Amino acid sequence: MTLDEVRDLARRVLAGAGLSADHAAAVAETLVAGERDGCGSHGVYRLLVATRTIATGRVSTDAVPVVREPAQALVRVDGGGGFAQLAFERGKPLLIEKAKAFGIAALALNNVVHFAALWPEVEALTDAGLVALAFTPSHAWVAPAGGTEPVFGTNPIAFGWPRPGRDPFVFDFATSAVARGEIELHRRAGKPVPDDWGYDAEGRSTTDPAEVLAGAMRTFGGHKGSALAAMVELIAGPLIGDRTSRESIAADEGAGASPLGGELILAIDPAGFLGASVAEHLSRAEAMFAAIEGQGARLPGARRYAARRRSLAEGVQVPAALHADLMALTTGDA
Ligand code: NDP
Ligand code: PYC
Repeated sequence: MTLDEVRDLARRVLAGAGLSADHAAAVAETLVAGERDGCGSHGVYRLLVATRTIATGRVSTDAVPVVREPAQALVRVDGGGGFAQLAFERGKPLLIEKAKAFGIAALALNNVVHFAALWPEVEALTDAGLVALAFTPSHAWVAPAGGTEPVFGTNPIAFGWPRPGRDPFVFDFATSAVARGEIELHRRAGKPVPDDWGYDAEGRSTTDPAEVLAGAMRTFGGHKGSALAAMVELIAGPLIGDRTSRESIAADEGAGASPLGGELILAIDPAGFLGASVAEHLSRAEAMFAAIEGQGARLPGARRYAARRRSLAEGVQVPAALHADLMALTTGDA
């Protein structure tokens, strides 16, 4: 499919499911970007997740995000229970303006449904020349290191560093061993998962994706991922007056909707500390990137940017079974 065809399909599916035009356009862009960048678990596959969430009635399909300024360097957007993408779009200009004015600024998205990757948010800020960090809890699916019962969400952390004239340095990963979407894709494909991704409902290691989905996922890197997952809960939950992953899944009451809660996004202007010497110090960062790539290691983001270039030139390949499921959504046969 060309990316325009993917966009058209995404918008039709979302509009058909009842999403307002503003929300459908914002959500579709995120999913097109995921498909374009070769992120299988957060590309058009997520249309199945978004429409399932809409069908539960637990996302507002026409919420109008409200932007506030609680303090000089702070922006808060109340998403009104809608998807996070439009809330971010509405808060982004003020976040950038404040980061440039004060050197650092923070945006809290409250009361939003987040079911997508975080790197689009971070890249929107590196495009403006800013360093960026983003965090969001999800549903309690992940056990802390040393336990087997879910407490944390899959709690991604994304970081972006602007590189003038080059693709930004961006990483974005779950603090669980893997994103839940990846386990769902294994289940759809009938493939086993590695035995260190999660536990069954009795707390035993398992390679059956359905058992992990019904049991508990594991954090990455043992106690280190566990501590980072807890940090995400705290700074994108209580710190901004929003839900923890335990509270999100409790409020879901088994409906199976995507998580409803908050997201914290930090933006830092390199010129804040560096003034006129920004270029000099950014070039020292380039020396570090060269030392990584110079030994054959790759930078996070490199696979995505390569996929992006390929997709822009050649389009994308959507698996036939997924395409059939998505077409069924446009015709109401799902
Ligand atoms: P991965 O474990 O695949 O890690 C992805 C990150 O690591 C990317 O930045 C990737 O770069 C980089 N990376 C992977 N392999 C290498 C390597 N060999 N060398 C250098 N860098 C590497 O991702 P996850 O499964 O943890 O998460 C996938 C997505 O799921 C994320 O985008 C995340 O935001 C999303 N997610 C969203 C949630 C939400 O609540 N909204 C919850 C959990 C996850 P590259 O992309 O170039 O491969
Ligand atoms: O894949 O873990 C995940 C996920 C949760 C919310 C959005 N993506």
